[in-house]
Amino acid sequence: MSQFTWKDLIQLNSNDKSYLSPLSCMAHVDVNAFFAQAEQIRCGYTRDDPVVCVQWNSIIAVSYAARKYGISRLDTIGSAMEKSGNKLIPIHTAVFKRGEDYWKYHDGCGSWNKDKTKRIPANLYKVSLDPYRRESRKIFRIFRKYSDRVEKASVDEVFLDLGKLCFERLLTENILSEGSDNFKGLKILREVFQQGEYNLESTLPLVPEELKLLNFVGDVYNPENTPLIEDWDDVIFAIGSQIIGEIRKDIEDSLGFTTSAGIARTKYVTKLGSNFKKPDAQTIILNKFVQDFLDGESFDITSFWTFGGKIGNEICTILKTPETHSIKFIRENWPDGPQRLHNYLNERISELSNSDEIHTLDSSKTEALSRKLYDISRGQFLLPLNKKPIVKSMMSNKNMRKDSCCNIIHAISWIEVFSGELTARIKELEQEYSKLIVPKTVVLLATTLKKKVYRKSGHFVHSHNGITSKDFIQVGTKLMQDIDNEYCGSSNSSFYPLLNLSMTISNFEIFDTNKTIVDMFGNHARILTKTNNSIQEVNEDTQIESNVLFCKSCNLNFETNKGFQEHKDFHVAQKLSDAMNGISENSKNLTVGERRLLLNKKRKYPDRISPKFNKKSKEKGGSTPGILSFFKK
Ligand code: DCP
Ligand code: CA
Repeated sequence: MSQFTWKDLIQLNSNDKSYLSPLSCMAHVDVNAFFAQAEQIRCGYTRDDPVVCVQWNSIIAVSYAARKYGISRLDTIGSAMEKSGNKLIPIHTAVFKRGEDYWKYHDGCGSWNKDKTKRIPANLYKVSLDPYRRESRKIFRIFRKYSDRVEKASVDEVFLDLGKLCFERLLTENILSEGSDNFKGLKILREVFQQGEYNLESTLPLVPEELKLLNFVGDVYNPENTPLIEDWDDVIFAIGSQIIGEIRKDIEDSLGFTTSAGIARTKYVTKLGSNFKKPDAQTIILNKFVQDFLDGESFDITSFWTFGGKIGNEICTILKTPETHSIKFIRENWPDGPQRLHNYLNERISELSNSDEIHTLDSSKTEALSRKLYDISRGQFLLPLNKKPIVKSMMSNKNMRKDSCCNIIHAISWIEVFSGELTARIKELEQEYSKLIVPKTVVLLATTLKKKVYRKSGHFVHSHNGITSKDFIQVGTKLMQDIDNEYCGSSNSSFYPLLNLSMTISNFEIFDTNKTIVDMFGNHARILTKTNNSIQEVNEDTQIESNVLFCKSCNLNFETNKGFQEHKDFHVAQKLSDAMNGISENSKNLTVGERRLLLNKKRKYPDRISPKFNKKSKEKGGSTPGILSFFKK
């Protein structure tokens, strides 16, 4: 008799409950040596070429061909080149250059070159991971072609809940070789299902002989060499392995990437499974072998992804687990439900309350933890797919080195980089959701060498068809000017060089692309007109009067919001130009207050911003007409 009921089978077809069925089937798929493979494919190398992906001096991904030289992420590129007898093929990530809002590859260049002209100095460039995100999206789209029950777990990993797909195949599709679907057992099962002649609580029939011959795609973990298909969970797993095999083949055929997969009843075990054989493999862990798998393959409680850090070590200390086989230890010591484990955790936590070994765990967490440990040690901790996370903010940032950011010109050049990066990421998100996305808040953080953090935030005002990099540059520049004006006075000569600069956007407004852009932004312009608010943030000389777009300092009216915005951009640029090149009596863009403040020679402020700064920037060849002309475009 089968140990499963009709209810278990039917539950597989439920979007939100399939993971709870004893017949549930999940998968985890992970791209092998992802960044290295992406570079290998982009540059036309083969899988046997020992490609490594490099960021400055570090290796961030090692192809399997390169792993043969004993190279890992811990090696610097210098030591790895030596280890391999210079056989490695290092490829540096794409980079933004300070002052440019787009990334580029500089193939052949990197720190491993003896020729200094072929290096990529980290003080002038910022790494872009955009190419990998693009590949990641393409891969993800292939998964979505097969199923919407897929969770993107990281840039190169997904979980799939295969319940529905397996259910459909079992009950409606041609799963056996030509003609054999006519075999009696499967046919009867399908008829019973189609006629609805089943009782949910009654057990399923025995697995018919023809289904015992189903092929698994990949390697079934089977230490004892037992027959594979005995009950319906094995049948479902065989179908699941075929589906994952097809998807992985599709990814490889269309994009070139190899992947590794794990197929099992729970997410935790699938993840151990995908890591079990790499590259280009899939491992199936049948329910009947799950404990053998956990015990026999030297996994420990810390092997599970949520127990990898401090918390895992604290659990081992609290439970006094042996050095190895901690999973088996937990299972065997607490055999009859999580209650005793819960009590023991509480006792030990109070015993250890004065020790400095326990930081993360306290008695408020032990109930949930005892259930989780009890189930995990049996390979039966059930988790659904996570919902798609809502992106709440995005940050672009640069850790500065040496002379990366010694003055406001450098800072603004980095803001151009951040703006390019953030714009691309907003566009990605827009494509993903088929919506227009406009961030309303921009925050600039500047960290000095003494780790003091300076922050300015502003509202984002848009006036045209979605976001451009220029919009970000404009707001970011204004915020940087404010920070510079406020904090880089003579009293704070240690403001530059900066240690870090970052720009974060948040508070996203989402517009439906079904509406016309004129509808959307026209409305928005009217709202601004009414409330007369955030535009003033950009330039206090400009204001909106009774539905009129008016620049006070120039005494000019504008008919369109676009024209008005461009005019304001020009003022900002002029201010910036003044700030960089030094202001003079001829500077047109000063308010009365600023003129009084900045042109009074007795004050220190103009001295700092004007002659000294000007001299420095000229020495370095940095001048601002470029920026001004950028805004004049
Ligand atoms: N990554 C990184 N720095 C890290 C870890 C990862 O930049 N410390 C990037 C590069 C990896 C990618 O994330 O290619 C995916 O990380 P994985 O941990 O999945 O590692 P790989 O895909 O490189 O290798 P594997 O085949 O072992 O999964
Ligand atoms: Ca990977």
